[in-house]
Amino acid sequence: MHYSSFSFSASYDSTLILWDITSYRTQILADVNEDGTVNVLDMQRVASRLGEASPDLNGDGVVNILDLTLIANQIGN
Ligand SMILES: [Ca+2]
Ligand SMILES: [Ca+2]
Repeated sequence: MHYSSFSFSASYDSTLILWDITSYRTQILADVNEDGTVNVLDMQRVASRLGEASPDLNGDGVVNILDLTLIANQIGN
C-alpha cells in the first residue's frame, strides 16, 4: 500500500515538472522580439513575415497562422 501510493506521487510530480519546462520554452519562443514579455508586438513581428522561413516558432518550416496562434496562446500567461 505504501509503495503504491509513493509511486503515484512521484509520477505525478514528474509530469508536472515536464509541463512547466515545456510551457517555459514555448514562452521564450513566443517572445519573438526578445523584450521579455509575450504581447501584440510579437504577433505583429510574426504577421509581417508570413510565408518566410523565420521566425518559425512551431518548427514546420514556414511562418504561418500556426505561429501566430502559438503566440496568442502565450499572451497573458
Ligand atoms: Ca516580446
Ligand atoms: Ca510555423
